[in-house]
Amino acid sequence: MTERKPLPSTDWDRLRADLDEFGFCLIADALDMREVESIRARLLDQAAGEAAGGVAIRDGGEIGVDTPAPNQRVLNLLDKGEEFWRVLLHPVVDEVVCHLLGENVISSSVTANIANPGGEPMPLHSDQGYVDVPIEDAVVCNTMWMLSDFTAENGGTYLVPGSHHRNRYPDDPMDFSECISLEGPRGMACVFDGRVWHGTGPNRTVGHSRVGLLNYWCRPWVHQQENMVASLRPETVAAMPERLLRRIGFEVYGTLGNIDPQPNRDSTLIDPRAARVGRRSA
Ligand SMILES: O=C(O)CCC(=O)C(=O)O
Repeated sequence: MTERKPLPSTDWDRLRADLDEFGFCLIADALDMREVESIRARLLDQAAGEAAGGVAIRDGGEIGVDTPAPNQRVLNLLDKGEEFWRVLLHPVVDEVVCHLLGENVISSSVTANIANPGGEPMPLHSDQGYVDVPIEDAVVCNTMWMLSDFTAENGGTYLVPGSHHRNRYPDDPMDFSECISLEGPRGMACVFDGRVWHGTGPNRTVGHSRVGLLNYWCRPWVHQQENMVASLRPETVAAMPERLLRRIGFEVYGTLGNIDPQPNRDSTLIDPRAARVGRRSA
């Protein structure tokens, strides 16, 4: 296990430098306790509802008939509470995420991973596994918002510092010998480069879930992980501020992302409710 790793900071220059050097950086006190509690409460309520309704998405171990895999993912969070909107407008986006991916970066997905006791380590991977090798540039990155304390024991994310500069994917996804664990108090956030090798750590505790909110970001010409235009309910979209809509891809970028009719000459924001050009329906 290597010892060299970034320290939590609130200094944007330090954070950008850590991201460039190590492939990740740690934002101290990114959320205050009130924000953590409100986001966490909505998330855990949603997760419990999905489990009770038999639609929970699980991973992190063997899936048996009577024993579901321990970890739980919750997807499409922008449609599941305004609590999740705020993090997409947090200063970390302009200061750190845009530093890596450019100012037109868009949200690729907003999901959660609750790593529960018994969860096994996730195979190491890069978050841009669809890019051909040699991998020369970051096209995506992730922000992990810690909604509980993260420790090496409770599933703190495994990260291989500096692996974003190796220009390839892990040779053995189950070789964790170079990993450090993402550790820190609730309210901290970690931005990690899409090329960096990482995965959910094992949760060896009894009764301590690790609760993480993941904002996956992409350059504006990459297909989003969640198809926001299709996955969000019209009433959710109607309630969103324009700045948020632009950050989730409701915007024409260059010649990409158009609808017909195109937005007004003076705007690049698309209106998914606009009447379409075409054959009149019967
Ligand atoms: O939950 C984590 O710690 C990391 C999750 C992850 O690597 C992924 O979803 O690709």
